[in-house]
Amino acid sequence: TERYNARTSEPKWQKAWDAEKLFETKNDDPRPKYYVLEMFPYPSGRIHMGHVRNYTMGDVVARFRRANGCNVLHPMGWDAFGLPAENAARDNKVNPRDWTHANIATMKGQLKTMGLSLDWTREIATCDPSYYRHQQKMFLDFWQSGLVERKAAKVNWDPVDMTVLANEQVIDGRGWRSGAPVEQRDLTQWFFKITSMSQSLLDGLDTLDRWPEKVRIMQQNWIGRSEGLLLRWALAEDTAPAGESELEVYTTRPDTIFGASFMAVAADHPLARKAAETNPRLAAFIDEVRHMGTSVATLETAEKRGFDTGIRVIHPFDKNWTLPVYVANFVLMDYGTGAIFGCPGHDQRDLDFANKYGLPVTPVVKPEGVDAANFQVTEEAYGDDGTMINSRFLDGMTPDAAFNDVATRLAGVIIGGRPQAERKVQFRLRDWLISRQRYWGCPIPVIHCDDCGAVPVPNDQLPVELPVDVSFDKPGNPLDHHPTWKHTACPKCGKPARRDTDTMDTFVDSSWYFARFTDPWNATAPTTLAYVDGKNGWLPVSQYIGGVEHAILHLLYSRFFTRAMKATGHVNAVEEPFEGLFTQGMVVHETYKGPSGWVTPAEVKIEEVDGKRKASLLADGTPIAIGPIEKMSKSKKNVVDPDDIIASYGADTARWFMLSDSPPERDVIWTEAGVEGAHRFVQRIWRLISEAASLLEGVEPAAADAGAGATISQTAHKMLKGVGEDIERLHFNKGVARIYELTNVLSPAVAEIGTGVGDASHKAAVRQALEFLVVMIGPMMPHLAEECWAALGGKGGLVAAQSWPIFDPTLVMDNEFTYPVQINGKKRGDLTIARDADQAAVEKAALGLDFVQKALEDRAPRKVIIVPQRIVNVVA
Ligand code: ANZ
Ligand code: ZN
Repeated sequence: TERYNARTSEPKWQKAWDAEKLFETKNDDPRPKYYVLEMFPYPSGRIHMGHVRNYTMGDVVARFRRANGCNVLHPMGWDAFGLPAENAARDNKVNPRDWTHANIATMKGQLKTMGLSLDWTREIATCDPSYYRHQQKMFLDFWQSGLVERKAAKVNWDPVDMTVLANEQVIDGRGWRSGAPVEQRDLTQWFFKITSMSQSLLDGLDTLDRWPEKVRIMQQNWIGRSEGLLLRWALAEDTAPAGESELEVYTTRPDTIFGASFMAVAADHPLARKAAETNPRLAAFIDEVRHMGTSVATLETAEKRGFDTGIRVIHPFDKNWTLPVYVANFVLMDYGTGAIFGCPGHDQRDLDFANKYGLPVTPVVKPEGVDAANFQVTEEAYGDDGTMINSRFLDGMTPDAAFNDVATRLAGVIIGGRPQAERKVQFRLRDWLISRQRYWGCPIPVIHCDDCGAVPVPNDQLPVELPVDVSFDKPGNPLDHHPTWKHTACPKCGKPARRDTDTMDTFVDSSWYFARFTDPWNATAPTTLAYVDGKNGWLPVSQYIGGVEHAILHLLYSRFFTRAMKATGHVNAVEEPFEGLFTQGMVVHETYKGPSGWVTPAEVKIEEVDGKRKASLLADGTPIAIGPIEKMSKSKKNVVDPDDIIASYGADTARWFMLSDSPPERDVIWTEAGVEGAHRFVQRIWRLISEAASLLEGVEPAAADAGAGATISQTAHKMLKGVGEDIERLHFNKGVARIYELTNVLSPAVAEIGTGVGDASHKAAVRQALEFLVVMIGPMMPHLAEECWAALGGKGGLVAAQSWPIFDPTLVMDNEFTYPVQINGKKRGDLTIARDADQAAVEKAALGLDFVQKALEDRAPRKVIIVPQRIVNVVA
């Protein structure tokens, strides 16, 4: 037989699927709906192996569910706004739109060669006005519903690039691109009030039982709920700045109140500012802390530093006990009240601080089994549970009881007309700042008027479109220095007014695209209520697949957005957009380093020398060092281009290798040997099928229940059941292993038939098993499956349109059973016997076992207890 030629075969079948519109999904189709979605790509230029892995997995699910009778939605689009387009515009003088659309065209072509069963009629690009006009509408609806707020925020300002930077873009206090020292600026910005849904976002996590545990925990920590007390400390009058009388702190450990040794406030705390008015050295310290940047990471790693303000507070339970108030660099202004009481015995940061400034350290909770007198804290704070000590009336209590006791007592004390303590639930989650001083994003549809303030752009003026004629010659935001774009009339009073020149964070674009896919043709509204969710709707997405790097932001924002869409009537009832979530591992590869830096796998020749792998440069034999296996990245040059693989081996080989080598949640190591192996298997299947096709022409497939064919039928039905379950559980590599197993059984069977062995029932069984095999490889290697199906006669047209066969339950049962055999209640061995063996037969076989006879020492047993299909117990 001829070798299977992927290069001619793959485009042929892709055309055949297209011609039959097999993957175009109708919203009104009555079959049960199944929505499978992979995280849509950013059109950076070309697809990479990570995409190949992600989309292959999604495609297996889509094709499998389709074969199982579902109306499957499997769409694709482009997360098309973002900074790289602007950088390209600046560096290469291309328009961001042209750059983006060119990349989309390239990548779409690449995706098509992969043979994905996508409904391209629903394609969307977030940079198209036909998409972002609806986003602008929703922004305005959210605003009207109180879910949007404009407020001043401290931002990292890069004075050279003239833009706001995210915390992650500030490195050692400098802008990541410009290297200029970053300034803290107060800017008025737009926020989505995600914190108004903190509790709901937290509670919802409990319902997501088809999400990875680790992602739920990450979101939980990010939302960061804690239960504590707002606790007000009176200032010692003789030390208080004019007009100040108390300091309010937030604490989750009021039980440790007798271990308090100092107070600390953030540099931006009003009390710090007040104290600095009369203390220039303090003012200088505050300035220095401010310049450090506000990123949580910096604060956590930086050395703890403070400055004693000279102010003292009075302990709530002892009016003769006063404590100093410091300004400290580890206290954040935007959490709690921006002030803490420090308890060095039980908080590491407080301990570091106390040790540095010579403040007292009094442990107030001791571990079980340790003497209070002997318990000391010096270098390591004690954070665990235990018993209260050194705490007067709290001594002997658990910390929980002490918490409640302190809370109750101080709730009853009135200072300044209010209770001294109040229980408070606090979330770490911050509101979502969406303003970006960028061009290539969705314009914020707001007009600023000197008289009317911020005015929404009227519906009939949407979309606010980005101007095309922009220049990137100047630093800063091109929208802002465009000669005409921002000048407009106030929709309310008609006077000259300015457009908002900020655009939305690109995470907004990806927070609702999954909803848009359900009816991308709706020109007048973001969604169509009949299709988006509910009885005939698509949401929630049945299976979402993507990288774990989106565990927090994208997935949390989407959950918020869905709730906000519900509040504004853009979905009916759904709150959780993704019912099932799967996060796949990365594609990794060896690295290679030559004398002048990293080199690509394509430039390297690998040989075995004395049992060791040695690398050299293909071109001239220069020795190359083999480096560690790492995520494929341009910087390490360990990238394999999917185009090259598809051109030399075909898409099916790439798909098969991606699925076969490791569990999908783990990293997969891309190796040439692995790809070769996958390719050999493609050829092997093809040889098997083409050989069988002529041998079994005219044979009707049927299961055999006796004779040589019976084993074949049992294996085939077992594998059919197993592979289906594997795909349902996304255990693709296990499914692959079963397909190998079935092939190993079928190869000799077909060879035997070739030598003339086997009766009609045997042939029918082999034929059926082969058909199963072809249908089963369909989701994974769809082109090869079509070629094989056609070779076998092409019954019912394309294999992509076939139903998943139904396994026969009687054939998948194991017909043997292994009993654990106990002697006097202790397991001593096993007995494997026909499943339908009766009690007498089991007893006889058990008593005949060597180890049983030895134990009985030739005497008759007192009793033999047999629990069918469970256990045998011999009582001696
Ligand atoms: C006294 C105390 C004693 C604390 C102790 C901890 C341990 P979570 O659980 O994350 O909510 N804290 C409060 N506001 C802060 C701020 N703006 N910046 C830095 N730290 C702040 O953490 C709550 C705890 O973090 C609070 O409880 C407070 O320190 C500190 F043995 O109060 B604790
Ligand atoms: Zn006006």
